[in-house]
Amino acid sequence: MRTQVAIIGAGPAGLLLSHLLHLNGIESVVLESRTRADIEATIRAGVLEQGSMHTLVEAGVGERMRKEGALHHGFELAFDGKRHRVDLLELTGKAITVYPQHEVIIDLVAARIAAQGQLLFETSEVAIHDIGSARPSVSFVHKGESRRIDADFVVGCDGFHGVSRQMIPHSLRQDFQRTYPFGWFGILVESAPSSEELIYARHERGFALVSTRSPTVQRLYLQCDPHDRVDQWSDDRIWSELHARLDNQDGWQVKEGRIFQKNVIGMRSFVCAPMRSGRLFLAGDAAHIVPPTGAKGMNLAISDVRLLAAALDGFYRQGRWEALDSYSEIALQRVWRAEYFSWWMTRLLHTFPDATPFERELQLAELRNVVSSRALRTALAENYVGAF
Ligand code: RFL
Ligand code: PHB
Repeated sequence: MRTQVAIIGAGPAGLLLSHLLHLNGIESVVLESRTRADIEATIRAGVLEQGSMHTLVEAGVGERMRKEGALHHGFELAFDGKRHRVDLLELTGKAITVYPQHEVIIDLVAARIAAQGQLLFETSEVAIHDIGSARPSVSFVHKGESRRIDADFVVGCDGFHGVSRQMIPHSLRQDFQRTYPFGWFGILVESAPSSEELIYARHERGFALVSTRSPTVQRLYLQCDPHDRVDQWSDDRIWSELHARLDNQDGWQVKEGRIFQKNVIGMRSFVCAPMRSGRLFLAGDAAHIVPPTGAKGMNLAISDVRLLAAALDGFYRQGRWEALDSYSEIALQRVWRAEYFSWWMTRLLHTFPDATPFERELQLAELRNVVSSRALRTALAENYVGAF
C-alpha cells in the first residue's frame, strides 16, 4: 500500500488532518487502534475556541456544531461563596462553543467516510520505520493480516500514550513535564443545566466545574485524589461534595439528577520538543498535554494540524520545505502559551495539599485581583478564547 501521508490515530488531530489534506487533494491513510463505536463514544473535551470553530466550519464539518453546539459569551469564577462573570465577548469580541469532542469525532468520521477516505479501525502492532529517509513506512496488523504503508510523511496523532513520540530518540528531544497532586472526578448527569454558563469554582475542599453536554445532560467535575477509584465515590458522596463546593450565598444550588457515567482524570502538563524528526511529525496530545482547567487540549490539536496541513500543502504544491521545517518551532510557541495558561488556571483554582496558609491567602488575593481588574480579566479572557 502506498499513500502520501500516513496518519496514526483517529482523534481530533488525525481525523481533521486527514480531512484538511483531502480538501487540498493530498491523499492519506489513518490507522486507529480502537473501533469506530469506541472513538465515537469516548467522553472528553467540551470547549471549542472561536478559531477552532472557524477551522471546522471552513473545512465543511461545522454544520452540526453550529446547530447543536451552545455558544457561550462568558463564564463564571466562583470563590468566597460568590460568583463573578468573565464576559468573554465584551472583553475580547470572541466567544466559545460547548460541543462535545465525541460529536466532533462523529462529524469528522462521517466526512472521511463520505469522501471515501482510508480510515482503518482496530489496527494493532503499529510500527514506524525509516523516518530519517525519504521513504518512511508504517507496518501494522489489520484483520489478522500484516500490512505496510509506504508514505512520503508519517504524522503521529496517537495521543499521549501512542507509539509515535517514542520514535524520536531521547538524544534528539527534550521532554518537559509536571504532574499535579490531584485529579478530576468527572460525571455525566441526566438533568437540565444548573447554569447557562460554565462555572469554575475554587473552594477549600477543592476545585469544582459545572459544564454541560446538552439541554438534558450536565458535565460536572470535582477535584479528587489522583489515585481515587470510581467505586470510592458513591452518588451521595459526589452530591455532598458538589453542594459543599458550589452552592452559593444567593441560594443557587447545583441541580441533581441521575449520574450515568463516572471517571477519574489525571492532571499533567507535558511538552515534547521538537515535534518532528526527519519525516515524522507529531500533532496534538502525542506532543503535548495540558491539564483540562484551561480547556485547551483539543484546541491545540486543531491548531497543530491546521498549521501542518498548510505546510504539507506548500510541499506538494510548490515543493517547498520552509513551512515543514518551521512547523515545530511555530506550533510550540502556541503550545507554550497554552501550557502557561493551563498551569496558571490550575494553580489559581485548585487546593494544593502542601500549600501553606500564606500561599492559600495569596491564591484568594489573586482571584480577587482577577475579578476586580479589567486588565487581568481581559488577559484571562484572551487566553481562554485563544486570541493569541
Ligand atoms: P486523542 O484524542 O488522544 O486521539 C489519539 C487517537 O490515537 C489512537 N491511538 C492509536 N492508533 C493506532 N495505533 C496506535 N499505536 C495508537 N495509539 C493511540 C487512540 O485510540 C486515539 O483514538 O489525541 P488528539 O487527536 O491529539 O486530541 C487531543 C484531545 O483529545 C485532548 O487534548 C482533549 O480531549 C483535552 N481536553 C479538552 N480539550 C479542549 O480543547 N477543551 C476541553 O474542554 C477539554 N476538556 C480534555 C477535557 C480532556 C479530558 N480528559 C479526559 C483528559 C476534559 C477532559 C476530562
Ligand atoms: C467539559 O465540558 O468537559 C470541560 C469544560 C471546560 C473545561 C474542561 C472540560 O475547562
